[in-house]
Amino acid sequence: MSLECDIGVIGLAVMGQNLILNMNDKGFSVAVYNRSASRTEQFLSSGARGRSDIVASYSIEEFCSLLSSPRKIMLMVKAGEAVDDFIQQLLPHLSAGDIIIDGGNSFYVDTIRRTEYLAGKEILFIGSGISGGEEGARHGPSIMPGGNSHAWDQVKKIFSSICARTPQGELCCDWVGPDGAGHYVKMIHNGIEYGDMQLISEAYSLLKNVVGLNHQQMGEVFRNWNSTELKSYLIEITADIMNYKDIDNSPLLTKILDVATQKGTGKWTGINSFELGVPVTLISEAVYARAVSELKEERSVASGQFSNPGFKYSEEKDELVEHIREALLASKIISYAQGFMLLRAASEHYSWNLDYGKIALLWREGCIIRSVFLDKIKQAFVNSPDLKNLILDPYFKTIIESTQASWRKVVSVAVQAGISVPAFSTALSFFDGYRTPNSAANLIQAQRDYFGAHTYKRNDRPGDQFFHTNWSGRGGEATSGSGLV
Ligand code: 2AM
Repeated sequence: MSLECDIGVIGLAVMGQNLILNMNDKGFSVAVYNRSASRTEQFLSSGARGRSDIVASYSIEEFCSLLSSPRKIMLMVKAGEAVDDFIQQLLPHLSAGDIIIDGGNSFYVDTIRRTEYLAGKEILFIGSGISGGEEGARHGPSIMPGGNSHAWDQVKKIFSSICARTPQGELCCDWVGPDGAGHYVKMIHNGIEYGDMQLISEAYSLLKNVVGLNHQQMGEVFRNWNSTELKSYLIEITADIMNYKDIDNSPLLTKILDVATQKGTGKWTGINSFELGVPVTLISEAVYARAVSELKEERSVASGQFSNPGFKYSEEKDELVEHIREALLASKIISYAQGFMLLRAASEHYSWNLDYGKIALLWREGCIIRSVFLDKIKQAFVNSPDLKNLILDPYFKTIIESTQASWRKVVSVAVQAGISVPAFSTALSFFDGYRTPNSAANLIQAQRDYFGAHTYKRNDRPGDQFFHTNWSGRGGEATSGSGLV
């Protein structure tokens, strides 16, 4: 068969199928392949039915022969081994300059490795984050490509045709940076998504348990919040969820088991924050909160062992609803500020030269964290590309200043009522830590020097001088070369 298709897609699960249909709607011919032929048959007889320029193939060799040069091959398969397996299967059938795009949720370290490996074989590799779930894939996802920059010109036209757009027509797809940058940015997106979801669920817990609203009332509250600075996809679907009735007309939400599972991208963000030494506390708490939720049986046992504080909120309930909204907004600002701190650290660590305003724009539409809030983040970095921290931008600073009292009130009410709000409270704690010029870390340094001779610096001496004190009179003058603590 002669070379003809504009692009090929391997992997016909839900994301793959929807992306193919999206590409085809935009006029691109697509060769398709799946490990198990039954899925290919199913696609041909359902979604792809009647679309003559979606061309099925049943071997990798046949698949590669269907593609125009340079070949553009998108892998939409399970992250991990399947990606490496397909790369090995493809290699014998490819020519120098062909392009492999991994559109799955791969770990960015794997993407760094694959980009380098394939460059050695003159194959261009793109690791692309794609967000938006099934609907996004079908009608316009947020696309975060990174990898071998020589490949970008070749795939730009296709990617720009299928991606989401802002109301102003800006594309939610742009080149992110070298090697693993695209998948890294997708990982941070997912981490922020964990944080947003946890924050909303904490607000739900307070509205339900302290304010005492029913699900219909909470639906109304979330709908109202969706016309404020909090306007976002996740708030919108939360309002829908509150109002969704089971067959017996009760809210379906009340029947869903309170055990939140995870696939790992939030965890990767948390681990990476430790590795790079960046305090991404809110996303990490969101991951831990899911871990606590998984302790369902232990929680049930413990609930019978300890008393509740028996707290009753005595002030105006409507005002508390607004305080909760403000606390959610302030905490969300902290979460994004931490996410962008991590992006900055990674950009420096890996020499990716990330453009933070552009990244905010990529997330503006198409993906799960899409929101009007991201416009403000983009603007903050456009106004000041070297902005050290989002909370120092005038727009966000003003919000934090004006919501601070509500935020403190909500966290203290939650503490008094015995309601777990790890994301709200870590956000506030981080904020207080970040705005503290003289912290208590001097004591930690003194303790480290006391028991391990780890040395310390003094605030009344030059910063390059280290001191050791024989605190107890029993230690020697020698200092530790390898601080273990
Ligand atoms: P399948 O339909 O043959 O299972 C999402 O799981 C997609 O990744 C599916 O297209 C699936 O193919 C594919 N996939 C998962 N694991 C794979 C593997 N180890 N090798 C090849 N394809 C795999």
